[in-house]
Amino acid sequence: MSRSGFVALAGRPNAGKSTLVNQIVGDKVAIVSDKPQTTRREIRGVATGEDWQLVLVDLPGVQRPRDALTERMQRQVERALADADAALFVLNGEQQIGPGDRFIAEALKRSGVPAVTVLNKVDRLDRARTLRALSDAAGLEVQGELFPISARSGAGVGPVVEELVSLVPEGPFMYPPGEHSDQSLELRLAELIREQVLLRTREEVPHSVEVEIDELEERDDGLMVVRARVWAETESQKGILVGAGGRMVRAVGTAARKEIERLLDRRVHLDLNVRVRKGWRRDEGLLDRLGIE
Ligand SMILES: Nc1nc2c(ncn2[C@@H]2O[C@H](COP(=O)(O)OP(=O)(O)OP(=O)(O)O)[C@@H](O)[C@H]2O)c(=O)[nH]1
Ligand SMILES: [Mg+2]
Repeated sequence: MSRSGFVALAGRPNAGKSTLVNQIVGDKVAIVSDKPQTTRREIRGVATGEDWQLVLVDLPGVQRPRDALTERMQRQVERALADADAALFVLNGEQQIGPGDRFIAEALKRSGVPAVTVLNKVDRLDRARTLRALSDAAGLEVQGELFPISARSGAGVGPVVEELVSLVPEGPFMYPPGEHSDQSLELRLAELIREQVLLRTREEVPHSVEVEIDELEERDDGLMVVRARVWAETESQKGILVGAGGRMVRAVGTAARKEIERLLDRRVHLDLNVRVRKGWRRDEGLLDRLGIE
């Protein structure tokens, strides 16, 4: 009999949840950046072994609610925990434990869901700091085992997967073994474009950008034409995103096109259109349309 189940990831923004999902799945299903709140919607990454399957539910990082977008992201985490067979709590080893971690620890204890805690980014810590951080993590008193790992290099991740497999129930696979993600093609492409924006912008700009695919057109000669809208909140952000003489939008477009070509394994023409929509982060209608529940 195989074992299979849903594992909800929880952790502060930037802890490395999406990096860990990609590492366990062995494919890039979630975008990653050094900016907090990179992940905005729930993404499922599917990892399948010989007799087990883990459906990893990657979630936005938890912090104090500030606006409609953040509030929606927070509710998503609580819902995902309620639906999960197990939880994977990711701590950022480079940072002290803070209110966000304690908030999650309490939510985990309340939920009663079996949990595994990982102290991530230990590749950045010396032995003494790792031991101190592990002892602080144990102090959160979350149920279940605690492992030091590096999601980036994969060090220590094997035992975490084994432990998670032991926590999910016996049952059949939920996805075909070759499937790695539940996202629509449009969403994956929009995310690859947003990732390139995140890598190139700073301060409030990364948080103010959303990407929407307008059109996917498959030409007879095999070329895929992708038209996308890049939403900013203000004219000045639009100015930054377009860049002097269009330099920024061209750089984003070139890099994103390469990523999309790799994903689709074909030639791509990418057309980016930067637009302003004031206060889209508070616009519940647009959040619905973008699939941010
Ligand atoms: N050195 C090191 N960096 C890591 C590791 N894991 C993740 N990172 C980096 O940490 C940053 C955040 O990683 P993400 O995977 O996007 O973090 P996240 O928890 O999904 O963040 P949100 O989606 O914003 O909640 C990126 O720059 C990663 O490259 C690790 O094990 N070691
Ligand atoms: Mg993420």
